[in-house]
Amino acid sequence: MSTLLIPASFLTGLYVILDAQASGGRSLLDILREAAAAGARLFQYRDKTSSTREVYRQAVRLRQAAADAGAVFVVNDRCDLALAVEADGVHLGQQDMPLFHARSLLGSGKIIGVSTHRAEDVQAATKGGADYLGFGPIFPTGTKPDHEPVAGIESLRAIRPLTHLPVFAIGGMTVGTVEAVIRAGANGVAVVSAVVEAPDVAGAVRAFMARLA
Ligand code: 3NM
Repeated sequence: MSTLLIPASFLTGLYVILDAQASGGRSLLDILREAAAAGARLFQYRDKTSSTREVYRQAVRLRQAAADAGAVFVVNDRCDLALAVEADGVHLGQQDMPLFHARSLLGSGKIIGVSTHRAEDVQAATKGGADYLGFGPIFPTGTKPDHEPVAGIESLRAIRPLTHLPVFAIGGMTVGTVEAVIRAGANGVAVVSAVVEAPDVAGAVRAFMARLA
């Protein structure tokens, strides 16, 4: 059981994933600042390919910018990086460090999110003391080439009663699909391309937030 330092109200709504490989060379720092100015309050930094030193440097900058904006900042995969930059938490995939061990490293005040793809993942992460879940991919996505089979909206509906945790629908999410996933029980949507690749980041964030309100 965690006793979060971050108010639970942050773990809902729009979750912007700043994916270094999806940004097409655009500055993640600029994207974070624009998105935060438009109202986004929850960010994850994801970089699957850069060197540890590069990822560390970027994380320091993003962490600071998120703090300046009053936003929550979570690091993907790596507890060491989350601790090093004093992130608000870490997001774990099914192939990352086990949840119990991440919790013992990070302590009860940090956010730990877990990617889930099926009912068993949802049950295990809930029992294991996660703070929120990603569930997907709801729709096909080009952002994660090695993604699990598409789960679909009906799977989201089916896992909803299995957890009391906030659930973010992820995978191919657009402004147009927000309503359907919220109706199926999601507490929010986690997006990469719909924000990071948007020609107008602030406009995309506002459009999502209007649908999520
Ligand atoms: N995780 P986009 S799908 C990072 O199913 C990630 O766990 C997924 O990117 C999962 O919003 C995904 O561009 C990619 O579709 C989401």
